[in-house]
Amino acid sequence: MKVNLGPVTRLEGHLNVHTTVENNTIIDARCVGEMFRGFEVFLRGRHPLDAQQITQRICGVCPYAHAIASSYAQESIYRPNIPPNGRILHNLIQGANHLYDYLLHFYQLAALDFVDVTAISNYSGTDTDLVALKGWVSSELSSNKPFPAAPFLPRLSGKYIDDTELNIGALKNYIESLELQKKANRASAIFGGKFPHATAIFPGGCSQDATIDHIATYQSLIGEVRNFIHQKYIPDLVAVASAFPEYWEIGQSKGGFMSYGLLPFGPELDSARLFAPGVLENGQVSAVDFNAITEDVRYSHYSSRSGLRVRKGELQPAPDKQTSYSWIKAPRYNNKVVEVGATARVLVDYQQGNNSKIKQLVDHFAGQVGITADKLNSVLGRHLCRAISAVVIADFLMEETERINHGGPTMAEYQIPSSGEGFGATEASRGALLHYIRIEDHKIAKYECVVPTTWNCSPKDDNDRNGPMESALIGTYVETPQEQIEANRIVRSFDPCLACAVH
Ligand code: NFE
Repeated sequence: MKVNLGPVTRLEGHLNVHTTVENNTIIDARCVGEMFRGFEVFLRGRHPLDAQQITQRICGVCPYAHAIASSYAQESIYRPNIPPNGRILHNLIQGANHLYDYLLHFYQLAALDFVDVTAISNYSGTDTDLVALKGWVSSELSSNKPFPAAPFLPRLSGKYIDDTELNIGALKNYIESLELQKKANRASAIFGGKFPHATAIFPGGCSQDATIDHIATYQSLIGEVRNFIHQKYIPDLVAVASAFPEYWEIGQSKGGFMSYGLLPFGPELDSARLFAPGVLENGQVSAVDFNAITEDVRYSHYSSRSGLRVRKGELQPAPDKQTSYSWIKAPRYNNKVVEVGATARVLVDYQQGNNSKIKQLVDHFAGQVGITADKLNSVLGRHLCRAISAVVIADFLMEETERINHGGPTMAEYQIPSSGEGFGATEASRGALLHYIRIEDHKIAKYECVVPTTWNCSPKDDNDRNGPMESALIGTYVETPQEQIEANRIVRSFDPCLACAVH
């Protein structure tokens, strides 16, 4: 039986998943990116300093990661002498964006896969937000709308949390988290200029000043977000994990993991990072080599050559191609499938023993829920690794503000050469993000982005190997094949962003 899960809701962009189910088991899954965008095409011929501005428009969720990757790529050509403040402000903007993104993903996108919203009908308290939510859900349910109370309802069939108090508590935090997301975004905008698309991020630093009042406001906002992470997000996540322990075993991708590392400790491009970079395969971590990345297009709607390295990338749309099923390309590392994202970020660092806090948190939570680190390759593992990332990043951001030289320079001065090429890599919330720029005659001659969701939602490659999410779906038992709540939970655990994936 063939079932299309699309449009898959509570994620960013247009994703379909074509599944084939036999005996209640998914035997084939195809991730389908349903649109073409073409940023790499219209960047050509532009001024190089347009790149960190234009590439932010790839996405309204992770814009700063694109600005940062673009800035790193350009810095590798311009070689500016960056003042320490410049890199710190980059970090403060990007880090706050991660915090916003994790709260958004857990509460608004993923938690509704587990939390029973209908529990609100039993609410008898006086909290104004919950009273309003109860009224809205009941009026929607008594309406004639085809999808009442969307995106809360209708629900896919399956088991949800059955503890009324837990459900109502999570719904309260769902609402409260919106305020905290706003605070994280305000914190980014103090130095970035605005949210979502920062005007102040440049190669070589940030055009905003690092004044005492900016820093104090930032600290106060991130402090509140940090408290929410510890007091609400972590307990809610642990509650979900305790109610659904089977999801430590569901949704394993069948390949390696890759992280580019996140948040450098110093202004130099090769500075050590809070999360260390690396490629993890069979328990071994090796250094990332950008020349080992290729993109296959056999099953993508492009007639350009398949298997090209990033700096040779081509983009020739072919909507009528017969063999293809997605607008997403299929990136591979050394011709192998790798998952990127929070699990990759945490496991790659953990395996190297880089950041003692990451090790401590992994061991602590693994002990608390009774798993080993290899179970982080799962639905719950991805959620837990996002929460671990949130704790580590929030602490780092508070420390980073103490390292600012108040009123000191935040931007380097530099000349842009007429030609050159460079890579810039960082971790967006959803994982490894690579930008490549080639400048000729003072203009962008080539621009390539290899984006987290392009890796995770990739279609099959030239060797017929499924992408990470496809591989995580295949073999999954589904109680109700027409609806597949299990598959939906797997998909959302990757936090796909299709706008980014097809860029
Ligand atoms: Ni549009 Fe993005 C992140 C990037 S995902 S959200 O995180 O880069 O592919």
